[in-house]
Amino acid sequence: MGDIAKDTPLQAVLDSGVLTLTLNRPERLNAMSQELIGLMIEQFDRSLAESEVRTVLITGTGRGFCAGADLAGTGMGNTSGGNGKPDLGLVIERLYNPLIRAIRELPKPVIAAVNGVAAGGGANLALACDIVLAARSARFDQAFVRIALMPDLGGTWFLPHAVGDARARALGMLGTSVPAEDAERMGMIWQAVNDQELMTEATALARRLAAGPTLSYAAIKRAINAAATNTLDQQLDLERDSQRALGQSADFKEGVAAFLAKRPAQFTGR
Ligand code: T3D
Repeated sequence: MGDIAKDTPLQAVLDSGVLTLTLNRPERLNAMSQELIGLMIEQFDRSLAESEVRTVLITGTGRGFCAGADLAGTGMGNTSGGNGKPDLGLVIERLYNPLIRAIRELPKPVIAAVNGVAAGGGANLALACDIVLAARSARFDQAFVRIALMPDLGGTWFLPHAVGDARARALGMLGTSVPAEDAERMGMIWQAVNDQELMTEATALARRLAAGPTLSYAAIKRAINAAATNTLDQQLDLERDSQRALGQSADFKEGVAAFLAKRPAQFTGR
């Protein structure tokens, strides 16, 4: 599949190994319609299949990153539960959960460049990514409770792991808006950067990862994902097995050769 045209809810551009996905519904702060989520899943399928994609970068157009589910259009409002009431679980099962799983399981780095408010599912979409950069003016809102819902898209898992139990409970129940710098301080995200530098920094980071040892990143991601439920013994075994596989990669051979020759390594992701 090629790049997506500019007037769709999701722009996709592949350049220098970086697939940049730009949420493109600025009039609704990039709230997620079902079409938008479907397009994102297609791009994650593509990222899995194509070796040319070595890093994915997600950002948004306009003043928002993503305001979560589209409360007005083709989002949750149109989902009938068959009893005259909405069945929110259906769209979660069909779209949101596959999207979050695709991000977490992709054996390549996924970066979020949070350009503005990230609310509800938009906040948790960002937290699902491996590395989150945010503009200083951005904020993270667990807005769900304001409409009598609970955090989803993995929020009840990401938050306690990132910021601890006490903060996760308070953020979920109070729906407090967390400015980017506070999010960095509490370990919710990697870094808050100056607004005008966000895309330069995020693109540089994405290109660095795209030129790096992709199999190492995949192994790190898999091991850290597994650490949430593994015992130390299981984790030590996983590290042994993953390191064994990495030791047979072309990039390991190149990394050691480059170190000994005192030159920069040229990794190919193999
Ligand atoms: O089945 C399922 O779908 C379950 C899944 C649930 C996942 C979820 O994400 S639930 C949570 C949904 N999101 C929210 O509750 C957040 C709603 N938005 C807001 O609270 C505020 O917009 C913000 C705090 C994000 C930003 O506030 P502000 O004052 O900067 O902007 P605004 O004026 O509220 O929004 C600008 C426009 O975007 C406005 O449209 P208008 O009046 O200019 O025509 C607003 O209606 C629209 N907009 C913002 N968020 C959404 C939205 N339209 C549709 N859906 C939205 N989520």
